[in-house]
Amino acid sequence: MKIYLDGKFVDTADAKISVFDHGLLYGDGVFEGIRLYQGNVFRLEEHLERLWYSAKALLLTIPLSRPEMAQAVCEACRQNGLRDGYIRLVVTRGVGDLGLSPWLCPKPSVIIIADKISLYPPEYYASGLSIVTVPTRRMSPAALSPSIKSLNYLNNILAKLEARQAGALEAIMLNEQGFVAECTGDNVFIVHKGRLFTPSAQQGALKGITRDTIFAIAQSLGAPLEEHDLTRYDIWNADECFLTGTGAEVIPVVKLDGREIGSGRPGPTTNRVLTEFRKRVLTEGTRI
Ligand code: PXG
Repeated sequence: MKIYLDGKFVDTADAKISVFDHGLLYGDGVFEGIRLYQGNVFRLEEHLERLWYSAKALLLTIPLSRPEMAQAVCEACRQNGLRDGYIRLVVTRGVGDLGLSPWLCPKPSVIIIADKISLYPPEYYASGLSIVTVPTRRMSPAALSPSIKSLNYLNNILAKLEARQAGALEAIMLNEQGFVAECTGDNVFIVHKGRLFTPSAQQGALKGITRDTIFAIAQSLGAPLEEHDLTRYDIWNADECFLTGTGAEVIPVVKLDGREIGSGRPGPTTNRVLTEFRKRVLTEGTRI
């Protein structure tokens, strides 16, 4: 495999960064996870925009222009002969000394890994996930904005561990007020009486690129969709529930906290949205 590292393509064995990189020492950096479908990078511009927004929030200057980064992403796919895959784009603060001070790190590092993707097994798309609400709350925006896709994912990792200990593959995370925020790496939607609802960024949801695509799909299907405060009760009593994310795409949830949702099977709206999503990823996107 060829990895993009600071302007060069290097073999996996040589794709190494310093132990003094603040991405490692402090989680000081940003990232994106992007998908490649049949030679098209899905929503590349949106991912780059979010990367730049995350970096700006950290006063981190990305050492490439956006067109240069787009080029590098496509080149990483080509170098590895990929048609379908997963692209991990990482910008770290770079090498500094053993102090927090980001201004003592002169050169941010850029890493692009383009690899095959490992997905949820297909049976979960057919039968749906059973998930749980976990005790770890979503980070307060007053502490660290959940809109920043930073290298510090401990909040999500703690929740993921709690889900696993409860035998579930994903976790519903609540914010400090007890409203549903999102899952550890996915956004959450419910369907209730023909309407779709999803938590707002104010409640702790990342503004997911897949989530955004669902807004466009709902509009094209004529299904009303709005951002709304949601509690666990709302999910328990929804007709349908599904999660969205770059890795998961659109995956049905049929049980939360031992309560069966709707019929206990993936619902018709979820299936329509998933079908439409899989259509769009093949036609929208940047040709590598
Ligand atoms: N919430 C969080 C906290 C995320 O990290 C999403 C929602 C969904 O956003 P997108 O833009 O993907 O629709 C994410 C995305 C990984 C991985 O390797 C994680 C994400 C995306 C891709 C890969 O675990 N998180």
